[in-house]
Amino acid sequence: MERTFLMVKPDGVQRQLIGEIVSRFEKKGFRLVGAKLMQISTELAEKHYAEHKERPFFGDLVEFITSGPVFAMVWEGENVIATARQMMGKTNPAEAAPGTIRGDYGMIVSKNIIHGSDSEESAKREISLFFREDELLSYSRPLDSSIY
Ligand code: DGI
Repeated sequence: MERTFLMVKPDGVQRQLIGEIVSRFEKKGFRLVGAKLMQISTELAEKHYAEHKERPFFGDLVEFITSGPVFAMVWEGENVIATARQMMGKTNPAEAAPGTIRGDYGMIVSKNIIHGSDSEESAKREISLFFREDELLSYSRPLDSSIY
């Protein structure tokens, strides 16, 4: 089953949106296989956002993501990588559709509430950056037979 890495960013944690965000993915039918509240080190932030190293906003991005607790998660389900990106909405909340997380709760691009892997390759990379293998659980739920 496909897995993705999702993270409620410091602004989302401060705004008490963890429960709301977890609830959306649960109700969709995805399965939570790992989660933790954590403070990201500068070293981890720089690795996580390595693809943006040359961008002018890189310093602000690292400072922001390390500024307070984040809620890191791994979710599992069919097509979860692309579907989670759709549920998050466009990067800039001003352009994100209503009904998406960023469209409903975000205002500006630098405080866009949630991160989600954008490909199979980045999901693998990000999951292994944030979680040890023994922190991820495999289990089934009776309702899975009503979803699939
Ligand atoms: O995968 P996304 O989070 O949707 O977007 P991304 O990988 O292009 O960018 C990563 C994060 O960097 C994004 O969630 C918010 C921040 N960012 C992107 N573009 C800008 C930006 N931050 C600032 N300040 N200015 C930008 O133009």
